[in-house]
Amino acid sequence: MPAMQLHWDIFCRVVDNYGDIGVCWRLARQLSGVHQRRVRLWVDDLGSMRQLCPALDPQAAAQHLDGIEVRQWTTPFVVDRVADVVIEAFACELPTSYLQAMADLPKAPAWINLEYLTAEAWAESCHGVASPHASLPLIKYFFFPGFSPATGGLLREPGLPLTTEPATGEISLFCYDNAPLGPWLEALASAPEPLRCLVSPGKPLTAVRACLPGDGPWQVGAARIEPAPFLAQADYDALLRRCAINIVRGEDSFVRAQLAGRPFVWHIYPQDDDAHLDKLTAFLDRYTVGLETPAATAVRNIFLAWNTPLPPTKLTAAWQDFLAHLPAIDRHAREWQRHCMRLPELSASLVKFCVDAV
Ligand code: TRH
Repeated sequence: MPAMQLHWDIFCRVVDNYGDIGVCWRLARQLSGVHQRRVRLWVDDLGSMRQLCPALDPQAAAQHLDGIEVRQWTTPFVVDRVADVVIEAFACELPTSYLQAMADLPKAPAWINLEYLTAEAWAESCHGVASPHASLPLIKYFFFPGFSPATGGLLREPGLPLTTEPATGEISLFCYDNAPLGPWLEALASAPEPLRCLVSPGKPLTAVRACLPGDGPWQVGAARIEPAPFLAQADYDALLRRCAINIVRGEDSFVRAQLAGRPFVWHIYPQDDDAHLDKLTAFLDRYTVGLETPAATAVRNIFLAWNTPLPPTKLTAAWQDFLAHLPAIDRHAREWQRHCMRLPELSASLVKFCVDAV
């Protein structure tokens, strides 16, 4: 029985947006709260982290939050100690001094590159692959989250409830600023019943403001469009669980919408060469299994309408079709939630993988 790998260092660079730190913060809390690991989270931009973790002091070089030691990642980087497991989140590149210190140890730590989530099949064959360092006696392992047992699975806190409650008449909106909001807001205006759309600050609100006059709130037909605050991560998760439909983006809110067991639309993070469209299609291919054809087509069409340049009328029609099939899509969202709950849990997969890796 190998000794427990007690000390974990997670390195996170905030490239843009909140997904990188959102995932790292969640992972750190799982490792500490569920697996009793001692975690240090090194972050280069505490200001961004503070958005989803309001208790954080963005000026502090070191602080303890929820059992995690949050450290400012500064350059040059002075190494005080090397952990048993080192997580390089999203290929953020470890400080050279830290890498050298890892190599100087008699027994190298487990070194993991935590990758972005994709439903594409190649992630399964790349999951767990070893990559020896070019000049140092170190091996890095690629670790992929994913939607099948052949991947690391999804980050999931214990005790997440299965959705049984009816949703509220609300839609949450967390998208990028290139979202096709003009035609979508028009489609919302013709909603048959009153509804409330909660718009997150930043890019979503910028996109709404480009279509509607003033600063809001706005009433368009039966829809009330309201600017909402940026919530602490747990509160945002709760919002997703109560809304009838969630518009989500990136990686972490996309996963949370699925764990919330509610219908959702994914505004995917755009990549060069339209690589994101393969990612989108791969997800749709998995997600729509078991959904009857007309509802599956409605889901596919609304996802594509949000992520490809289409004539406005197509988006309006796709939204109306999505709403027309909402009861079936809602049932399916709960089935999919159960499926997600059965997938490997990422922090547990990681703990096991690291023991086997060294
Ligand atoms: O912010 P994002 O667009 O992050 C993206 C993606 O991760 C993308 O894959 C990556 O390449 C790019 O960043 C650099 O979307 P995401 O992943 O949903 O992250 C948002 C985080 O913010 C998530 O953890 C949920 C959290 N959040 C809150 O805590 N409160 C809120 O009110 C909102 C709207 C979000």
